[in-house]
Amino acid sequence: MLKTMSIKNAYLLSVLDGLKKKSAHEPEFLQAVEEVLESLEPVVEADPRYERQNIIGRIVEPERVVMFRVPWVDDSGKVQVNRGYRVQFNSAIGPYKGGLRFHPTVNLSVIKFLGFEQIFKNSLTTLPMGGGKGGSDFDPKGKSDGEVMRFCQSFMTELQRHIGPDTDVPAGDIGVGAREIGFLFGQYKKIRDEFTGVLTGKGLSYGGSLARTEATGFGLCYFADAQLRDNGQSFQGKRVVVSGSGNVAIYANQKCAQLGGKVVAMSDSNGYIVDENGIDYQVIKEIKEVKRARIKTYLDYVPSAKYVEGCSGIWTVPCDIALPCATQNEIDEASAKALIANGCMGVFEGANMPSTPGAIAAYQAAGILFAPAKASNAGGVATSGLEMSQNSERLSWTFEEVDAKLKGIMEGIYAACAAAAEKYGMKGNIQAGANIAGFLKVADAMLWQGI
Ligand code: NDP
Ligand code: 2IT
Repeated sequence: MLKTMSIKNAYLLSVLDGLKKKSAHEPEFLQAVEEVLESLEPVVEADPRYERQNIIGRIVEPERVVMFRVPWVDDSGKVQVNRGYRVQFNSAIGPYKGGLRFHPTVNLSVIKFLGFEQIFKNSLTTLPMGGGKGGSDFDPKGKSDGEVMRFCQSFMTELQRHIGPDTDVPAGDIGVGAREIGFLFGQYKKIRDEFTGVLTGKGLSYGGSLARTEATGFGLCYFADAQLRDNGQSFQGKRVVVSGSGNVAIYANQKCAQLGGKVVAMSDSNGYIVDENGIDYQVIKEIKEVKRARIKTYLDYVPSAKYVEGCSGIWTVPCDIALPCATQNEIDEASAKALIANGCMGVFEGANMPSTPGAIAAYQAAGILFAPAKASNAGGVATSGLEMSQNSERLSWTFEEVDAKLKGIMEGIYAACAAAAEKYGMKGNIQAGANIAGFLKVADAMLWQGI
């Protein structure tokens, strides 16, 4: 159930009410929309053009939704069928851009919430990218490389007619990493007979960017560091809990340790590990990227660590800083209160929408620092934007160049969010600032382009 709204503006309420009727069966999407619209109240009241041109009514409706059948043959010769999605949400400031998620929980509501968030996130990066998202309810876990390849080929056989380097540029997300991007790219090239930057997160031997693998986790820590410093704090000496153990979590751990923090707990969907001596990201990298094993096997490397079955208990591990890097709604109100009771002073989101509305209300009531995903995890897509630039000029930049640009972009996003919050009378509210700053650029472009 969604919490009761605090929105009072009649125009915003009418758009939201209409959407709730039309999308009643899409709870994640409605949650993401309501969170943004709440922040936009002062913006809509300050400028009548947004209502006159019905910008809000238009921005909550995807420009296009594609759903398709993905048949593939498993290793036993049986024909399997999954459902594929691509939601092309908004192209006002650039080609649709956003990841592909392969996970059994994927449905239209999940892809629409992710695509909607992506509009504002991509705008915040300052790069010319519109918002989109896609994926499938296919579960790569436990599948052979051959099965994953056949699935990816079938998925791309349909998707290829809807995407292109100037139209829509997908990338990775949960369950889509270097292996999947490679198979998807190979199939696109085969069908279209084009070698282009149609996907990002590519391997370094065929057009990928250095630092894209690390970008979301590194970017999260650059953002958190900027916010901490603005509040007279730093990562130095802090106990940090990172949920998840995938692409975002691994490199958040690495950068956090470089900045002086100690990651004491990490998780996967089965359970979590606690290591008071600090978890070495290289061990997690080996377990997850090389062996594709469960986090429980960390005990084989560090027998003194502790493993607890079930992932949600990770928020009861005392910490100064929480970096949720697994999935949506992983911190509910009770988990947020447990974090706060144990002295947590900041939550910086690596995953998309990891905090429920109740959790966010708890952070606000306690006055702890909070960085919303669409700002703090924008480093991944920002570096995808840099990969697109490199592909266009058919050159590649050094790791140091890309990393320095990423750091500059994340610090710029923090500054833009802080400035927007202050301008609209909500100084220090980075959540509202992110929604407002992200919205203004897209809305302006929509106004210029007509309906
Ligand atoms: P990965 O597939 O690499 O890793 C996902 C991690 O989260 C795994 O540890 C996984 O555990 C865990 N997880 C996934 N779903 C659930 C679930 N339903 N319940 C509990 N744990 C779960 O994905 P990423 O690291 O790429 O993505 C993590 C988050 O970051 C997502 O919210 C994604 O949208 C977001 N993100 C990713 C970006 C990127 O560049 N990759 C950019 C910006 C945001 P298990 O292995 O057991 O499934
Ligand atoms: O949620 C996200 O921003 C991503 N999964 C990355 C998208 C991208 O296009 O790099």
